[in-house]
Amino acid sequence: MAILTILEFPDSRLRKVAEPVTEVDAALRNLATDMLETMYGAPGVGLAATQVNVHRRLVVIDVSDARDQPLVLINPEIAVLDDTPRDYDEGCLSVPGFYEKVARPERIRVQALDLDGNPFTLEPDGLLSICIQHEVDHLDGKLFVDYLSPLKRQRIRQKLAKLQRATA
Ligand code: GNR
Ligand code: NI
Repeated sequence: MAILTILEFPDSRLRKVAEPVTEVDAALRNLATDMLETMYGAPGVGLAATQVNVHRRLVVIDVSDARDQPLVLINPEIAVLDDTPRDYDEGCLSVPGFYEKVARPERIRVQALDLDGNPFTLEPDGLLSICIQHEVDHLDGKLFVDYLSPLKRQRIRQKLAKLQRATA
């Protein structure tokens, strides 16, 4: 097991579009294990492979209070069931320390493969729904700050640059 380095905004590697996983093999299972350890250690409720500079369509999530319900989604596909937007205060391990309201549909259906390569379907709501959409955005090179005004995004970029200089 290993803790992986998480890329931070505005790193251009966060903008890459991840490729579909073609084989659910031991290497992918090891990566998922390392991503879970990295997510729990951060701590965060989700992590996309893009954030650890692996450009494959893999995400890990755990929204449980006890942190004992890991969920792995390979090649996740989202269908919106009801596009009524709902505001949620979002944060991101790649934009550490900043939380802003983002409007997303809450009712979605998600199809993905599990770590055995078997397909499954979820109809999540609440934080799990928001988190899955946030993670699939990462796989498409998108960040929650993209939904904010250019002014807010610029302010976050400047404050993060300052923090990154202080810790460099
Ligand atoms: O830890 C995280 N918390 C969170 C809170 C609200 C909406 C989305 C998230 S995901 C985030 C972890 C992360 O950056 N995943 O990509
Ligand atoms: Ni994120």
